[in-house]
Amino acid sequence: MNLQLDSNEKIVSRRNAVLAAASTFASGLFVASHSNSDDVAERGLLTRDSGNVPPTPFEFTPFTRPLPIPVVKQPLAVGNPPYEPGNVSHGIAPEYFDRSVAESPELNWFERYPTQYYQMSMQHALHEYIPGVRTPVLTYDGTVPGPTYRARVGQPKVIRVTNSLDLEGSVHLHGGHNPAHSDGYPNFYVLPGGARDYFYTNTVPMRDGVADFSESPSTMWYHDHAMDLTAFTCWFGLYGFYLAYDDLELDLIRSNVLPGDPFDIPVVVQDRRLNADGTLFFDPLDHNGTLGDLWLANGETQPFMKVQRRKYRFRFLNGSNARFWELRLSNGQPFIGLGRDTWLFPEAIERETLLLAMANRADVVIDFTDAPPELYLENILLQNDGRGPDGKLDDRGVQIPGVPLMKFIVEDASGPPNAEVEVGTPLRPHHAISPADVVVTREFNFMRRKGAWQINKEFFDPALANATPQLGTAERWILRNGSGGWWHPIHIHLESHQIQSVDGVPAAGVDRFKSDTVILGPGTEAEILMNFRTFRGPFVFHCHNLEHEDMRMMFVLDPRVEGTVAPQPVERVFL
Ligand SMILES: [Cu+2]
Repeated sequence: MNLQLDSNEKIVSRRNAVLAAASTFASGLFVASHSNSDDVAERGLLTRDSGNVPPTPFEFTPFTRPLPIPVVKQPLAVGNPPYEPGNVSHGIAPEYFDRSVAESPELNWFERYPTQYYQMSMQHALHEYIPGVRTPVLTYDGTVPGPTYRARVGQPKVIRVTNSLDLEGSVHLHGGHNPAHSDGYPNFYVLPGGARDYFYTNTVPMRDGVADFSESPSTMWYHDHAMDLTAFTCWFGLYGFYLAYDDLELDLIRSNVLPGDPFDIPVVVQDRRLNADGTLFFDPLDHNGTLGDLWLANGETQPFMKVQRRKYRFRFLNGSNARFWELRLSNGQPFIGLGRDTWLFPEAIERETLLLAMANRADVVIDFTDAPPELYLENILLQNDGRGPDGKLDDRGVQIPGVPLMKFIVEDASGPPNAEVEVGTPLRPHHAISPADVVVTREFNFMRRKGAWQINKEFFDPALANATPQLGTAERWILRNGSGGWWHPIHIHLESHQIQSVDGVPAAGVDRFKSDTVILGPGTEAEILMNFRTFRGPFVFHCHNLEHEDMRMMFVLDPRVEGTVAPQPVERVFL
């Protein structure tokens, strides 16, 4: 254990690890290739904000390949058999054996909904970001994105993750409320050649002794969270969707209020950049944030999607390392907002644009009923480096076209009856956290120091619990961005947070409800409220610019039965 290393040594070790991992791609294990497909120079649609880095040198015709939909992962077995660890080196969460901590007694979920068992592999693969260019990637189950999990709230899953890569992994279910053992703590590893069993209870926290369905999850995603390597492993492909449905949401779908299959579509938007040999560009010495010049939807560069004249549900996820997106439809039509991050809104809300910091989700409906035959999902944010957005395309007072990310081709085919959701449709009740319930206020200052990224003048240390709230209480956290010009989206594991104010202005619009990743713009101070429930730590909170996270802008959140105000050592009950 590297408890004695000083911060500079830690950072050097991260660099070495990333470089060693990257070298496996250059070792001849994979050779990227580019077939002589007909290159067409229609790439003027893309921005080329490449700074000092050469742009992706391949030409292609956008909107000629369909949007891929990740496969839905199927369980290997369903039931409540005794746990069989086999050769799983890191076993399973203690909560698997004592489920009372996560189950409302009157629901008896674990009897009604037997556990689903899965196996998923971390493995090498080749992926075509550009037609004919085979690019080595890291994957879950061989695809980018990985498979989509669908969960029923109340029905647990055990996912055995095996690792055939030559670097450590740690799977984080982003936006989930799950045991610490299964939360992707940065050094709770799936070791190379080993395996780890992730236990997802898929429950909701308790409120006054009963299950609080205002906390039911909808749109989550999983991704690698290994210490110092997250920017590299996510950039190379280790992520996928995890969608959950409770009775309320299933009723909305069954009663045709919300679109269900096949009109409920997860879409991860990302940027990537390729080298001349077809490999992914990645500079492990870039601490500021990796940007790309290819616009991806579900791993495909600028795809199209054929849609019917009806409503579709899209779960947009910003899966980029460092790029912010603000999405809009090219015909000026607004979205019907259903939710943000993991959770549904109390009612459907009209949204002109969707601002997505890294890891944010926007759960929306697009109504194509009266749409033109062709329209685009486009990005209007300018961004030239990892610092953050540099403005919007139409900031000059002139409406100019956004940069198209995806094309919709509207067909007249008839399908099932249209979904009834419209602005104002009731969705999920919301229980606000009262400031009167707060027992502790903590302050965290996010800053650039010593050539890297810190919180309260400290680098991440996995052995130090920086915040140890008492389970069953509420806290106020003040998140302050002191670094000149830099944007930091702050993600807090385990619990939703409620944004009270930003720079003293009370939260408005979609900020009024639940988030798991709050945007700290330059010089910004956010006040958020959180409950701490169900699971003891350790968890983490961090900047979701992945290069900032790896360069140690991360702290340990360790809820305990007995909370403390001062930092404490991490209780390593299990790894
Ligand atoms: Cu940051």
